Amino acid sequence: MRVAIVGASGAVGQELLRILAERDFPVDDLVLFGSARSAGRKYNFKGKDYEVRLLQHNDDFKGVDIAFTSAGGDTSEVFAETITKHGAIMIDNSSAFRMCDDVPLVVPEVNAEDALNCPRRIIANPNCTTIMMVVVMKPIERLSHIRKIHIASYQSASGAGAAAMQELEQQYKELVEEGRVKTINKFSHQLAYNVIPQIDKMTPNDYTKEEMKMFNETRKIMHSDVRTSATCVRISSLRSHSESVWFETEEPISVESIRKALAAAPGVTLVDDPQHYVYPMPLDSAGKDDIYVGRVRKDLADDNSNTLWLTGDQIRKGAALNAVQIAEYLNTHRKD
Ligand code: 11C
Repeated sequence: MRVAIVGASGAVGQELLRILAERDFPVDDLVLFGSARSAGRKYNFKGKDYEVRLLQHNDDFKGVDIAFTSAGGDTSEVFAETITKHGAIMIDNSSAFRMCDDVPLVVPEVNAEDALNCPRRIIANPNCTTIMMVVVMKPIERLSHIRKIHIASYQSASGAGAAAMQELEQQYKELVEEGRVKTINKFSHQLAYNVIPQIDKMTPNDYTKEEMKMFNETRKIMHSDVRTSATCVRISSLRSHSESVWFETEEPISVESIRKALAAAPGVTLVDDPQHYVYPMPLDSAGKDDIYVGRVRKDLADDNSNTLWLTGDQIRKGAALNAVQIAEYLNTHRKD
């Protein structure tokens, strides 16, 4: 297969290179693309160096089978036609096409078969916070229909990209060396020693775009009328997002049945022995593939509700790994 990565120098682009190699994805040829800033850089893939080309409106995508795009929504929108016109399938990590009716939005553990119906040759990779939650909600949905989800997220700097991770490290350095933070570019406020209750832009209903993604994308992926109400918060961990999730089902379900369903679910690892201080934390899930779940318990305020805690690597399952899993599914299931 001829594989392209657009946004090869970014946090997700770099993770894509690692995951394609780790999973031995059948890459016969690799083409890397980036902005003027990253064009010319070289990255190694399986022992061979590849130079980043400048992304342009030309025929560079001729012969490409799969193009992973992770360079922001504007780039995806502007270059979608250039990327797909010669037959490449674009697996897009941005939010540009997620809610388009003719673009499937796919989490392989939940709705893999949707990927086969992509008339525009574009498949959207959901928002990381949504991916993690639906991987965990799907096995519970099989026990009883989930009507409502309330969620508070604890999202790492990594969600805002490689430069944001560097900024958080820089802020701590400045605090130690100079007693105050001077560098605030990627975040709207100081993140070191702080939490910021806003991720992405505010919308007119006073929820952020990130929170509305959780509402809308969850319904599309799960083919469900579920209503998700979220407060998304940036915390000063470096990598791996966490979520506290309360969910109401049509029928009351026991904690034991939830634990059993999660223990058997693909892409989920149950780590749940709170009496012995055992529960998942972002430091443990960073760099791992699964979504880790613990603190499963009955909601004290509602008999039809339960609650749990989850954490997962936002750059891996929340972005690059999910995209590669979609490509793997296409590779084994798509006819043309
Ligand atoms: C964050 N979830 O943590 C965001 C990053 O829609 O793909 C991913 C944004 C998106 O900042």
